[in-house]
Amino acid sequence: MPEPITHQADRVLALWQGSWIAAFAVGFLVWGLIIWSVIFHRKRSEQLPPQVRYNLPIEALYTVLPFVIIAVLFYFTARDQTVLMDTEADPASEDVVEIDVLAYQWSWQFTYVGEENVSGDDVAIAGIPGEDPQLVIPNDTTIHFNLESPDVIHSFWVPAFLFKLDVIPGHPNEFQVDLHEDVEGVFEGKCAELCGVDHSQMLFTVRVVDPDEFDEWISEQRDDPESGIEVPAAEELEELNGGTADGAEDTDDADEAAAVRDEEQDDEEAEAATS
Ligand SMILES: [Cu+2]
Repeated sequence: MPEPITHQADRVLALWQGSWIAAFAVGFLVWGLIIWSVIFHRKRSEQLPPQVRYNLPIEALYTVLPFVIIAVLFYFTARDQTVLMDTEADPASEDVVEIDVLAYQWSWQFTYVGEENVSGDDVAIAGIPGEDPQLVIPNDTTIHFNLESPDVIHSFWVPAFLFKLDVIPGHPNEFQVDLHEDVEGVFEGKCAELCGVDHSQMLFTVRVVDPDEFDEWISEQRDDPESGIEVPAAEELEELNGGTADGAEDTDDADEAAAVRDEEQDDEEAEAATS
């Protein structure tokens, strides 16, 4: 597991480790009982050992125990999920950095909501396949992410968050993270949902800086009239992707349709000839 860089990630790690400890405890108990019965209850004679079917207490135990295990796992999962999906901090507040994440085939755009530059656009960073965008965020701060996709389902994943969330067209998702105060550096991010030909190119990086450095960076961006970049137009992306976008598919479809038409015509001709 990567080193967690958010308070939410600490919780995920604790849940993960706790689940393994519980699983090993159950595992050791079961393995122990198996080994014990193998060693100490070997076949002693030709006589059938005592049969225990319809033993109500034991059968009740077999039924109840798995439910107890599931209930415990469910309780901790539900408890942590509630906290992880909690978006209580007001995104519009001064202390929260609100970022619109737009996932598209096959890169990302990050828009800093409310950080208007001199041209009147919100500061944004967009990538193209092969040219990964870099998201800059301050440590010791709450970050609110709004996830949207114009095309297919993607998944926003920063491994160091120990968390990923689907980006679904027509269904905006959101989540918040609270970054540790001592964390700094560049972390990788990726799309975690197979989303087409260049899915593997759908990478980005996250640079975590201290809040002062972030303020400096964002004010530089606000002074830059070009910092409000939009997602490259569809044709542009298609060109960058070497014509693998919609256009190419259309030709395939057209060829297929023509082939079907030819076949139908042949059948008709054959029919006409036999009658
Ligand atoms: Cu994707």
